[in-house]
Order: sequence, then structure tokens, then C-alpha cells
Amino acid sequence: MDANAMNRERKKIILDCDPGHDDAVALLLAHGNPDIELLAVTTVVGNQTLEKVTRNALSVGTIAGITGVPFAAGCDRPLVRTIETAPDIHGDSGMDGPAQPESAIALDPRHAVDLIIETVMAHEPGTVTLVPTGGLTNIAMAARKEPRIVERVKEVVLMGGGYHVGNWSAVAEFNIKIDPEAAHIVFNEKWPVVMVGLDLTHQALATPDVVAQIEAVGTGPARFVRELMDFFAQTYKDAQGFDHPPVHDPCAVAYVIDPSVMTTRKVPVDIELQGTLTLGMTVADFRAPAPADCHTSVAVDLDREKFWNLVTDALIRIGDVVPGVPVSPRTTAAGPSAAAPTRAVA
Ligand SMILES: [Ca+2]
Repeated sequence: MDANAMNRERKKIILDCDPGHDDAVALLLAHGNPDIELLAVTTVVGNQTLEKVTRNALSVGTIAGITGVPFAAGCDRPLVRTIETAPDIHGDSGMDGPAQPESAIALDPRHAVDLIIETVMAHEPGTVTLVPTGGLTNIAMAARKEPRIVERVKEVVLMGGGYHVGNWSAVAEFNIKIDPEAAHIVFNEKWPVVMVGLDLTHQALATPDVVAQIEAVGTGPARFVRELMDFFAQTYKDAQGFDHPPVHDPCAVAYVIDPSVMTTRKVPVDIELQGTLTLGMTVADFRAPAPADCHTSVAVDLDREKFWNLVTDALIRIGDVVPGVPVSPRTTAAGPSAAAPTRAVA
């Protein structure tokens, strides 16, 4: 971390994720950016089963050389619905593409919901931001189990939803659609919620110039991201007809780092729970003026260059911190086996 960042108040976040190609980039961005203090990483069923996404989170943490940050597994199913995963986008492992190293990080024994509650309650009010990039099951459970976190959390900056588009139905986005009841809880609690939805993240496309910029970093973690993007590009083309894949989740982290990376608009948002065609839709009411007590806002326009520069800068700062951890068949063949010691995280 540079001296300027030490002097600035770093932004404390809990990343609640379901890696997930784009979750992996979100975790790398959060770890590599000097203005973020990563308090905890929690996992939730979503892109794949809880077991798989937790393994993936630990792998990314290992590749990034993350130490001293607790990783905990959370809910293994949605509140009400049956489990729905996304192998057509993320593959059978949930993070197909690059080879994954054995984890050098031991999973924290606590349930993610308890870790979220304990972490929020242990810090000063208004200092911890929750950044969910998967279904909202853990966050909803935490709000129900310890309601005091709602006024204590600074804000919830989530990747999910979309006020004009869906990707898991005509009008619903995956993270909201897989656990709409949890989303309903999170959007209706009175904490500030910033919805970084598809309207925004479909501007964060990993175009060839972006991939080249990342690859030019030339480190193991950068190569790992490149290989993630290669896989993601193919599935997004095959399953959803995208020329280039939208890299959703790091957009939420980027907003916490620097809100000027995107424009937002304050509008009421609620979650459809009854619609036969619209279940899980994030219904945003753009009629002006927004009510005085409106606590939700939606992300609108992305500063694409600023966003990708943040991602690239984080990768440069991370460097090659864990030499010897194989991140792809290429490096496995050339280098020694994983030498990083297993360490317990408290
Ligand atoms: Ca995700």
C-alpha cells in the first residue's frame, strides 16, 4: 500500500460472493486497490453450489496472496426457492477456464452470516460497506438475525438487478431471480442500497483492448484473469449472444473505491415476488420527484476507461505475490509445485 492510501481513510468492505468469473475479478480488485480494506470474504450459493463457489473463492484468494482476511461459507440454498446455478455461463466448477491452485487459505469455521454480523458490530457505525455480488441470501439472513446491523452498515452496494433488462428472464437478473425473497428483504430494509445492475454492468465489457491491457500486466494473477475472460467470452457468446462478456461484479467494488466511476440516480426499487412473468424483477420507479425517504439508487452510466484502469492498477499492485502457485498448465509445467504454507485465518 502506498503512503497516500495509508493517510486516507480506507473503505472497509465485506465481499459476499459466489465465484464466478466476475466475482474473481471483484475480489482481485478489492484486494489490490489501496483504498479498500477487505474485512471478510463470504460465500453464498449462486453461480454454483456453495461447496464449489467457496473452493473458488479460496483459490482466488490464494492466487492474489490474500492473508489475514477471514473467508467463510454461508447459505447453501436460497430462502424459499430451490437451488438454481449457472453452469452455462460459469462452467461445472463455477469458475471454469484457468487451472486452480490448491488453496493456501483455511476456511474460517464461522457461518458467513455470523461473520458478517460480528464484523459489522465490531466496527464503528457507518464504516462498513456490504458488497454482495451473488444472491442476497446471506445478507438477508444477517439482517434478520441481527437487525442492528441495518443502521450500522454504511451502505449496501450490490451487483444485481436491472431496471430495463434481465438476463435470467425477460426482466429479472440472476442474483435477484435465484433468491427474490432475500432480495426483497435487502431492498426493503432502510439502509442505503446502491443497485449496480445490468444497465451499468453491460457497459463493462471485456473487449479485446481491455483484455490486452490486462494481459500486458504480465503477472500470474493477470494471466489468471485473462484465462477467466477467455472462457467467459465463449459462454457469453454461446449462451447470451454477447460479442464481449460483461464483467459485472467488479463494478460494485469500483463504485466503493470511487463513486465517480459511474453515475447513479436515486429512485425507489422493489422486488417483484408475485408475477408469473416478472418474478425477481427489480421494479424501479423513475417518476419524479423521488420520495424524501428514498434509500435506494441505481447505477446508470459507467466511466469505462476509469473502471478498467482500476482493475489493471489493482493487478499491477498485486504483482506476483505467491511465486510457485500454479495458475495455469503453462506455469505448472515451468515452475515448482505450490509452496505457500497453509495458514489459519482467525
Ligand atoms: Ca457473482
